[in-house]
This record gives sequence, C-alpha cells and structure tokens, in this order.
Amino acid sequence: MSDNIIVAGVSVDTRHWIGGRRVGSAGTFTDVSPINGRVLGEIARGGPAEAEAAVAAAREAFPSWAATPRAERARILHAIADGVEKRLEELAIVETHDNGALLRSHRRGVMPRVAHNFRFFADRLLTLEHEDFETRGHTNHVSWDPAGPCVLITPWNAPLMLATWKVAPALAAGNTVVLKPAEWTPLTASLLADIAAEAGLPAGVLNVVQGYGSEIGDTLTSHPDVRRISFTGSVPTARRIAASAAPNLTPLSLELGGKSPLLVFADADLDLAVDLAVEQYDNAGQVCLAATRFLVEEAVAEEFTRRFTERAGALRQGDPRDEATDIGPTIHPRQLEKIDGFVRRAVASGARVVVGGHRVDGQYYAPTLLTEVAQDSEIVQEEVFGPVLTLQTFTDEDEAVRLADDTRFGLAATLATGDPARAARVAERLVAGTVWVNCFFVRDLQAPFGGSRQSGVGREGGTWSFDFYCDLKNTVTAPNGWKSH
Ligand code: TXE
Repeated sequence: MSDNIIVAGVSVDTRHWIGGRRVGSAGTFTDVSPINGRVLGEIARGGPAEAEAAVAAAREAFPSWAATPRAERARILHAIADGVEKRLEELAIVETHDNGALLRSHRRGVMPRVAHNFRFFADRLLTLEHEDFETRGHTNHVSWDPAGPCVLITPWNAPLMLATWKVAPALAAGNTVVLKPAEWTPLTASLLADIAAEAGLPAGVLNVVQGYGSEIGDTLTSHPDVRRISFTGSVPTARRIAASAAPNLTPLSLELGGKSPLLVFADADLDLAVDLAVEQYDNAGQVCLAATRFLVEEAVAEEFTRRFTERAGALRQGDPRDEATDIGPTIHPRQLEKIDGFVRRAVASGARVVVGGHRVDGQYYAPTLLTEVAQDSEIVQEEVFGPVLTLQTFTDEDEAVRLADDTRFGLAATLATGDPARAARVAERLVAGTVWVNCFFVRDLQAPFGGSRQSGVGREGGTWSFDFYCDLKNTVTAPNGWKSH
C-alpha cells in the first residue's frame, strides 16, 4: 500500500500519526467519496496496539507540554491557525470529497472557523484567571492544571470543525491528545497532523489514530492513563464509551444528537421563518443542531407551508463541489438507507409527504417535509440525520412549549416570533442547550455549548472548555503565608 493518496491534487498520508512519526497498520479500510462513490484510498486500520502506542506517546509528551509557558503554547496554536489558513483551499476540497458537504461552505465558513478555533483558545488561555480571594485572612488562589492525555472521538458530519473544537482547547490547556476521527471521514485529521507538526507542536502532543470505533475505541476509552474523553456522535456509542470509561471514572464530555424544534408563532416575520426553516437542509440535514421539527401556530401554518414548499422546490441538489449547489449527498449508503427507512415507516403509519420523500440518484436524498405526524411517532421522536423535517401545528404558547419539549433530547431550539416578551418567556421554559431567537446557527466560542437530557453531558466553549480539560485547583495560603491556629 502506498502511504499517500492524492485527493483532488492534495497528498494525504493514510497512516496514523503517533509520537511525531507516521505509523502504518497491517490492515486497511477503504475510504469512499459520497459525491460519486469513487474510492479515495486505503486507510490504516488501527486496533488496540495503535491505541496503546498513541496513549503512550501522549503520556510521554505530557509533562513537557504541560510545563510549556502559556505564551509559548498560545504561539504554537496561532501557528497552527496560520497553517490552516495557508492550506485552507486544500482542506476545503479534501473535506468535500470525504464527507460530501458543500465546498462553498467549507471554503467560506467551516475552514476559517477551524483556524478561529485555535486562535480563540490560544487567546483565551492568556486571559484565563480567577481573582484571588480571602477567607478570614487566608488567600484562595484558583488554578487550571492540565489534566493529562485526552482522547477525542469525532464524527463525520463536520470532521475537522468538530475535531478542532476539542483539539484546540485540549492543547491550549496543556494536555496531550489522541484524536480518533470517524472512519467515513479520516482525511482532514491527517492533514491537521501535518499542519501541527509544521507549526512546531512537539512530537506526541497531538496523535491521530485511524480505524473503526468498534476496533480501536475501547482501548482508548478504557485506558487508565487517559484523563479526559470528549466525544461527539450517537447516543448508543456514547453509552458504550461511558461504560468503558466507568472503571477509571474518566471524566466525559458528550455531544450527542438532537430533535430540535423550530417554533413559528403567528406574530413572526414569515419570510424570516421560512429562511430559518430552509436552512435546516444544510449539509443534507446531517447536523446535530438542525431544527428538524417545525411547530407552527395554526393560524399561519398554511401560508408557512406554501412559502416553504416554494423555497424548498427551488433548492439545487447535486455535486457539492459546484458553487451553485445547495444540497449535497448523504454521507454513506448505510445512512441513506437509514433515512429512507425512517420516511417509509412514517408514510406507512399515516404521514403525508409535503415535499420530497424519496431517494434521488446515487447517495442523494430529496429534501423532505412530512406532516400529519403523531407526537409519539418514531419520525417525531428519533433523530433521522438526513434532509427530513416534520411539521406539526399548535394553538397556543403552552402547547408549543409542551410539544417542543416532548422528546428525550434537549440540544437546541429556534424561535420565530415578533414579540420579544414571548421570546424571552418561551426561551426560559424550554429545555435546550442553545435557544436561537429569529436566527440560527450563530455560535460564539465564548458561549457554553452542549445538550440537556440525552443530547449530551457537559458544555464546551470559553471557560467551560478549560474547566473540562483541566483539574481545577484551589490553593489556600494562611495569613502572611504562615500557619494559623
Ligand atoms: O455514529 P457513531 P455513526 C448520530 C446520527 C447518525 C447516528 C449514527 O443520528 O445517524 O449518530 O452515526 C466512533 N468506542 N450522529 O454510526 O457510531 C466512530 O468511529 C469509541 C450525531 O457514524 O456515534 C466515530 O469516530 N468510539 C452526531 C464516532 O464514534 C467509537 C454526529 C461517531 O460514530 C465506538 C454523528 C466505540 N465503541 C452521528 N464506536 C452529532 N452529535 O453531531 C464508534 N465510535
């Protein structure tokens, strides 16, 4: 097997990155592009031995990186951001080939954001401080001590973006990292390893291992030398990881699925509401935050549906490399099958198709809206992770809140209303990690991000990330530094 593959002119190393060296595996797995089913290459298929080696490398590199002055760590993180910006076009095109999301989004939104992830946490590190305070003359000094090797496990829907949400704060905090990207999208993590090495990140501080979660995951998550695990993905895998981490009581951050609502009140600007609604087809609906359940006040439901149908019908589905495309393919034949199964079962149990409801050529699924769906039905309760939305109506605010909150998730909610008092009232009542009012997908890294209920455990962002990736310590010193009786 050749160690490098060429994807759209970009050379990508298909091996692991462990302790500052490229390391192969006896076996490989095949990486296929969702755009056209073309094989991109064979990727090193890691297992327990590679997981052990990566954790050992992270453990060995930890003391020196943890002791590296904050300013120097921040400088290296900024250098990584510089590298991301320099190779932005390459990262964008490789990511699009690997996961099928729009090239124009990768170019203009996602990859600049990847660089920002490093810059933000580098800068934040330099201002991370808690004012000392006194207790009966004693001084309390709070510090954020690096925790140790961190295992970061990431999904395929926004591979580099979600990986760097975790990698950047973990490294900034002085930890070392083993990153395990999803097996459907292994490529940009490998490029990140190159960029980090070029930026001067010492060997072993960032390690990248490739492979199937079922083969390499357990060794990583059950490892006694691992001090933190951060995972974004599905609820069943999160349960497996939590069970595997339980004997060591390794702290976990879990960012899981959602079934978030878009509430449209009769007093809303309907054009804005429809804009927000159409946005839910981004990335072919494979977005954890997507507001997949439209809850629309009865008085405007017909008009909302009419305008939405018109807008959805104008969306262009096709090759995500084409700047004019609005919706690309689904990630994998298995995901397509899963999406189609959800829709077929919903229709069989009485749902009415307003828009779409069928496969298109290749791995594409038509943007879909279903109505006449029961609150307790599978299509309303379970995450589809595809371009499939449902519409239900409500008659008053209480019913809107009741329907919005009636799932096992609590990741996000979006409100469209012209009444600020109502927005405040409803936002306060909803169980959700993020509530957007008359907007969607605005995320400042200073804000806490995460889900309630089965949408996750913990919050990432700003100081919350440092709280997770550090062992917080309070040092209490006696008055005048001397023992008190
Ligand atoms: O996710 P998995 P899958 C949801 C979405 C989707 C469903 C299934 O509903 O349809 O999950 O997707 C690694 N130990 N989301 O099967 O299995 C795996 O290799 C350690 C929502 O792809 O959760 C990959 O790196 N790791 C979501 C990562 O877990 C293991 C984004 C995610 O894969 C492992 C993606 C194990 N035992 C899917 N088994 C979101 N919240 O955004 C697997 N993995």
